[in-house]
Amino acid sequence: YSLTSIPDYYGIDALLTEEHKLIRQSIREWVESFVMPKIDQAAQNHTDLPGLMRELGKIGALGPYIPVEYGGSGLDQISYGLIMQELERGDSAVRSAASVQSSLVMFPINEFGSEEQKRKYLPKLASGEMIGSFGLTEPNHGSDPGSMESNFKDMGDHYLLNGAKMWITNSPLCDIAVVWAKNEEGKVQGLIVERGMEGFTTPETHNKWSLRASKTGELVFNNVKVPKENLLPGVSGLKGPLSCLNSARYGISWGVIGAAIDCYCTAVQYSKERKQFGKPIGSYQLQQKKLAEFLTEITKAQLLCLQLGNLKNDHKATPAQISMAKRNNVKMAIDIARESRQILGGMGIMGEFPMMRHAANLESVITYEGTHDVHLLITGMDITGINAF
Ligand code: TGC
Ligand code: FAD
Repeated sequence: YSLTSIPDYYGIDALLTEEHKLIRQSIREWVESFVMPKIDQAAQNHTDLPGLMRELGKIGALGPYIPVEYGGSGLDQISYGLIMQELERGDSAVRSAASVQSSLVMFPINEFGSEEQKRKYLPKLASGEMIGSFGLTEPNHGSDPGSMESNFKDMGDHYLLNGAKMWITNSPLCDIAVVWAKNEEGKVQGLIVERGMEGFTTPETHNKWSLRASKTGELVFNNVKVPKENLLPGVSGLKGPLSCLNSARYGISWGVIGAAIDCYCTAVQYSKERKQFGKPIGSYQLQQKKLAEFLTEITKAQLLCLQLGNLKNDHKATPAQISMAKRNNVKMAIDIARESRQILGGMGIMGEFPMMRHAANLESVITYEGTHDVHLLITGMDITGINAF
């Protein structure tokens, strides 16, 4: 499909600045040239895109809202959202790489790190020279990270870290990991663990049917000596990791619109070209109903994200508002991926078309960063004031 057919049904572009549109265009073109030609093979072969993080660094997709003095681009939250949307039109694995690096590694170092930590890590993370991962989930504690078992003890001149994290994006590739663990008082704190520290290993998780172009693995800590200067000094308690999730979930709300757009545009084009019973399948009401509903849902998701971005720019977006957008938009995208696959009939199962890949990827996206049901419970708690977890 032509890039000019990407929908803006409600003229939302009029609400964007020229800078927003330029950023979107440049990422869109990069996705066309770097991601689209290789992504099917990478996903089929379960390999990542070589050199992805450095490429993301070159196009300014890592830490776009991190201040310029630390290597970021100092952009606003709408720019961040648009970048995520364009990356995920390519593949959720590409957006995931940028999400983790930006919102889960650079964000906590920028928000809660010491001046030395910011200077040491942020510029290299922004350029993609260094790859970061984020360890919150554990084998026995996913939706309930507050019950985590990973812990560290103060040994005088260093901390001793023990425990294990599971389902960690980019763990097999990471140079550093921002790890959340409990101190001796049971308070959650963040530590920057570096590859090469004795007792730290990152085994890969094989055989995924989803996010196959992204590496996932464990972070295992067996009496790891972590220097004291690697503790994030600025936060203690679960609100540390959860505030990183606010940023990442916001980016995902935008990102999945890109996956939905890729499926929608592919389906529109196919429905006009493919003929059955002597007419294009797009001339039949049943197929038009699907397309009309896709466009309606994409447009609603775009409006939700734009206003959420405005709130975020004003530091007014609440965690519950972000949960609503993450939950709504991921479901919107996975439904469009599945339904649009049907419009292509048998062709829809092939790697030449993106639907199966997006649908499979979105099974991870609807689970990570808080499951679909967990986000519903967050909304329920916001409405009633009653915690139903
Ligand atoms: P609760 O008692 O409600 O809260 C504990 C403390 O945290 C504060 N808080 C938040 N702060 C900032 N942002 C938020 N969204 C916050 N939500 C809560 C809260 O105010 C409290 O602070 P304080 O000072 O009173 O102590 O916590 P809970 O234990 O009942 O759990 C709440 C729950 C279920 C909402 C939360 O734990 C949750 O969101 N669970 C889902 C876990 C999750 O999302 N994991 C994601 C792992 S990372 C990942 O998936 C990366 S994938 C990346 C990729 O590849 O793209
Ligand atoms: P569980 O918490 O065991 O949930 C299982 C089911 O029970 C879900 O349907 C859930 O909604 C439901 N459930 C749980 N509690 C309740 C309740 N109180 N009421 C009703 N239903 C409930 N984590 C990281 O820390 N860093 C990463 O980089 C990262 N990357 C990931 C990459 C991938 C590809 C995947 C799949 C996951 C990743 N995760 C990461 C982990 C992810 O955040 C967790 O999988 C997710 O939070 C859910 O945890 P869980 O898998 O343990 O499921």
